[in-house]
Amino acid sequence: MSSSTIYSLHYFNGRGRAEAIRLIFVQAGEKFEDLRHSPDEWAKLKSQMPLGQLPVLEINGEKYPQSASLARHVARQFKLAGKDDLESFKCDIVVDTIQELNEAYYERWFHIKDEKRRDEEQAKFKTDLLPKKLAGLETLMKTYGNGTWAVGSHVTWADLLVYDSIQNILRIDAKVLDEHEILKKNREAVEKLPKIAEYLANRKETPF
Ligand SMILES: N[C@@H](CCC(=O)N[C@@H](CS)C(=O)NCC(=O)O)C(=O)O
Repeated sequence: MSSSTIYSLHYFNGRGRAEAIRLIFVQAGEKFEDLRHSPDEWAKLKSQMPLGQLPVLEINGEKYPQSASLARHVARQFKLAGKDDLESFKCDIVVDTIQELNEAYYERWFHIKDEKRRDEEQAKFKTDLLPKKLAGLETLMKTYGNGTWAVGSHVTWADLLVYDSIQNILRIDAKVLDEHEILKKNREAVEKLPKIAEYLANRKETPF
């Protein structure tokens, strides 16, 4: 897409499934309209969205859904998807792995209504799923990355997506990265990227 492409990102006032997309725009230094709809606005807008859900990215007025596809698309447009097809493939593998953790987190923290079952599932998440997924992620990063970046020797959208996902996990357990040197180093490297550092310094805290 040309530099005259107009991007508007529709989401709610939270990080949720939109933040990784925002981080990609920020790191790329590309402009986008960051639309954060209130519940009242959403009630009116829902029927106008392709799948009745957010995030939706409007590209030159055309609306596109599905957060991971959106993140992948903008990452490719802005050259943040690895230096070649193989690196792009490795980014997808890292992203799919962290997405499994994200979906499990959303389910257990936002969707299970029964309190007893929710508590049990959250406890199992912390003791079983989380350590397995973090270990898996480190294995991938060790194989595909350079000890700092997840894939290759430069920042990619995989780093940004992992960064945002780990933010949720740190709210559950602030010490979760103590045993995960690679993930910790990767997180610190993302936070030091000048454009990301500036964005994070000015970002308003939201509960999710
Ligand atoms: N697979 C979709 C899921 C989108 C989704 O679940 N969106 C939620 C917010 S995180 C939503 O729009 N909820 C409001 C609604 O369904 O009315 C994606 O990743 O974009």
